[in-house]
Amino acid sequence: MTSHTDIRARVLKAVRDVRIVDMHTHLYSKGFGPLLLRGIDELLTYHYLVAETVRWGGVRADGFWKRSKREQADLVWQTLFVDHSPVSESCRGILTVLERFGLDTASRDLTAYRAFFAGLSVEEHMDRVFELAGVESVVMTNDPFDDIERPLWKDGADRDPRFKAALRVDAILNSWEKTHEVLRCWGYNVAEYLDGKACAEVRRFMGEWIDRMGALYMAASLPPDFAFPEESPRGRLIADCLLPVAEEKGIAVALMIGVKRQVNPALELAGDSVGLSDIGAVERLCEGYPDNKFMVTMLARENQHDLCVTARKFPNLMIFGCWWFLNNPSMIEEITRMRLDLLGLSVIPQHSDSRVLDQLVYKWEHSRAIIGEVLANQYANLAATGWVVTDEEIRRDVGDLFGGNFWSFLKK
Ligand code: FIX
Ligand code: ZN
Repeated sequence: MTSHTDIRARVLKAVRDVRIVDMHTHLYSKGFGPLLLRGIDELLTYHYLVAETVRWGGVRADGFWKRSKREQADLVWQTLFVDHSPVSESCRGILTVLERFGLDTASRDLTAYRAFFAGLSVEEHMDRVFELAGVESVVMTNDPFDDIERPLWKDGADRDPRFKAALRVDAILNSWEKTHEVLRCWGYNVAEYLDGKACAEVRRFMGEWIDRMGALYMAASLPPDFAFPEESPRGRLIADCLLPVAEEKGIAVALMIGVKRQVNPALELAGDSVGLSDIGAVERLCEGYPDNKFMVTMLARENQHDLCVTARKFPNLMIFGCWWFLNNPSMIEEITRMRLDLLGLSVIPQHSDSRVLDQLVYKWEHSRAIIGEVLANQYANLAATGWVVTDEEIRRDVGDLFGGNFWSFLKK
């Protein structure tokens, strides 16, 4: 009979070995030039660390942003790694990356780390990161309203096949009062008032960009007061543009709900926060649009149970990831355990949300460790009943969690 220790070791091995599909990142293929962030200075100036640095009060937010990238990185290093011990998840992540690249974290030698990363070509850097992280492919966040990104697509930028596309539609759903003017300048016959003709033009825009990018899904982040249905431009745009286009193209819609943008604007990208959302909006979407596929993550810890229960009710709802402030060991453990208890293996337990290439290494190493333990515990509970699983079955299940469920949901 298989002992609990055996099953744990077998599950952890399968989780360590699995090649991951990272279904939401802010990483870019090599052909995307300045959008691809990599190396130690980018790691140190990740917005998660900026917030932690400014908290200590050595510099005000506006003073932080006035510095050069290198000076910002120096300040983060001094504040979070030298003046205090780097115990937060974002700080620890940097040490995991350095260690995995074979650098000596005990030396605390930022100059040596910089020299190491400066010596890596983009190609070599990418290959090493994908290898170290055990990642097979990543999905980018592709925004046609981004002035750097748009021309790259129009010129047919070279794309590394490991990088898949997702059409981001925040600009349309969340700032229609400004965005309609931009669309108008681009030749779409729209006005702020969304009549039938304007909606048809928005659908045309979305369809063209899905085709241009080969987008796997359309995505938007939404505030805590997100409501649906709603008598508002966003409500109309979702019902009459986003959902019909997604259905026609056979692609999913990813909704990331619960971000309260810019509670402290001085912190810029680091200034967003969290709020409790109404799960009713997700219920009404899933119920009212059974021919649409929804991938949903929510930012508030307090929404996680609602979301699991709702996923039990709707096969067209796939829940994903421990997003942003939830992407740390304590939260991942709690949320993954709850999801497996309530939904079994029909979830996408994690995405990395990496913004810097090297983050793939630590985000996945840390997540694998926690998810692996939670999963091993579930199998140990089965083993205690006498249930026997083969290694092949474990690998099948782990493969589903870390990529298979994503692909099958998209194909549904
Ligand atoms: O909206 C999003 O995709 C968020 O993930 C980001 O905007 C956020 O800044 C982030 O990096 C979270 O991890
Ligand atoms: Zn994101």
